[in-house]
Amino acid sequence: MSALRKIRKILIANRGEIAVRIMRSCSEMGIQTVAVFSEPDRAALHVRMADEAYEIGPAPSSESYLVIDRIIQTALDCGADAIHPGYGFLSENPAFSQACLDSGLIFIGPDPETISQMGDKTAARAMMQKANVPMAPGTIGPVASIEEGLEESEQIGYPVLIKAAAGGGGKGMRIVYKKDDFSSAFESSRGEALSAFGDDRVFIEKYIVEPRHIEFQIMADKYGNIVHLFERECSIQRRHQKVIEEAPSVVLTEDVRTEMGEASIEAARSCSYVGAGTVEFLLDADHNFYFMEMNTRLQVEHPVTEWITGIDMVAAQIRIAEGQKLPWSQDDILRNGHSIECRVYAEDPLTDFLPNPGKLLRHRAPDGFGVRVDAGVEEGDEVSIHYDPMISKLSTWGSSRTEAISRMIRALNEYDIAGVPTTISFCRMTMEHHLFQSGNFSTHFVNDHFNPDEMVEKQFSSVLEEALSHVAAVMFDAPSNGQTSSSNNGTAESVDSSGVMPQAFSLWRKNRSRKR
Ligand code: MV4
Repeated sequence: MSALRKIRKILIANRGEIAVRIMRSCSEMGIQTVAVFSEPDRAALHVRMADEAYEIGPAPSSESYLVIDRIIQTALDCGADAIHPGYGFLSENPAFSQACLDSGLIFIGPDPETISQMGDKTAARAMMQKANVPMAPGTIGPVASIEEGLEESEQIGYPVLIKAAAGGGGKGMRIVYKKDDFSSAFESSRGEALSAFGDDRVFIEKYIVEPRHIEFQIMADKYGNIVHLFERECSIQRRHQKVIEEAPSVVLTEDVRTEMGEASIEAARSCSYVGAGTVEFLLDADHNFYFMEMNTRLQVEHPVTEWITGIDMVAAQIRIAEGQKLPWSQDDILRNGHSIECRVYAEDPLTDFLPNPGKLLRHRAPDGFGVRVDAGVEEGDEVSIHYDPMISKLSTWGSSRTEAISRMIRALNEYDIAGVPTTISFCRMTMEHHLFQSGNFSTHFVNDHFNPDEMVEKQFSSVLEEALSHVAAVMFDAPSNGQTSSSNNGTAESVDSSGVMPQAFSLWRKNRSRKR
């Protein structure tokens, strides 16, 4: 058993909001923080916030945030004890976890073996079968030929889903409704898997129709103690990108919740899990649940779990990595109220969510009771074209789901961003949708119920609002860092001093939500 090893300095091998999130916990714990950054990130928020910061390469992440040797060397040179990988980048790369081990650094996450096993979806299925975790009927190992695949699919019963062993995120996935379509789907799935992952192994599962995506948060220490922190409902996605998450899920009965929680703990036990992890399930209309995959990292949507449990998950990760025992047993983990998270991206819902990075001319985030904003950028910053276009995560807490939704609508209305198009109007439309409010939705929600034309019609004011906000930003307010575009020099003074326009604008803002 590993002994206790105090962590005094952590290098955060990430950028944006998650790097900031990690540094906040470090600061509260008296731990020194080290940022790494690419050339264009030189003045980024995560760099400004860190105690020390080091450049690790040019813009492309393949030459900076993904370069294992350079990050490890930086950590060794500055005397860091540990590395936190955040999410994305190197967070689920077994070679990175191994490189930390090899150089005597603490990797804040699981062992390389665990990451490898869960990264290979067929290996994961084999382990879950052994641990009696429910799975969709299907093959355990990869399927080598069309003949074998046809035979298996007949056994499973159509529709079936062909999935890449090295996959996740839907790459290489093909639904097959009847046997005549199998061979071409099999070939194209294998081709896509090979080009995406350099690994053409695929396996077959029964296709679960209109499932809900429900995932359980688990925490495990180095001594075999494992608890779950309840579930998150993540069914509101588009193209395998989560947009809105909440906790708890409206559909779980207490019995199913208990069963899924226990299955998640067994899933974690089967791969000797250490740290924070997520066990993803599909839930069908009859409340049957099926293991989908396990994520071996801190997830984007962890704030909703923090809201309902009161647990600082990053602090917990750090304590676990130091070798401390979990301070709770399962009965100590209580749920309180309801939380929702909206991801705010610099993407335009009206042009099929085209990423639209640029300068944040205005960023006025909502606040007040029950509102949290995790942003990786501030007003005047650039939403970089080189990385994920997420601006922030807006999360709310309410004593009930209804309260969390009203608070989210209020917060979305308060949120004032100019300079880039955002997904705020899309989030508002979802919050106001009767199916979302009733809790009756599946992973098909965005596909089936989001229509940009309808949004323009019904939510016209939100489109207008963003346009006006942009105009207002340019006319009335110089961004707080003092940078102004040349065209508004001189204008801001005269309009502001008259006072008429800003007041009219704020009145319009206040009233606009009543028109809907
Ligand atoms: C499934 C499924 C239905 N049946 N597996 C999507 C990404 C990858 N992680 C697995 N995915 C799915 N696996 C079976 N047996 C439907 C999906 C799926 C999905 C799952 C969760 C959230 C959104 C989704 C959107 C499309 C398909």
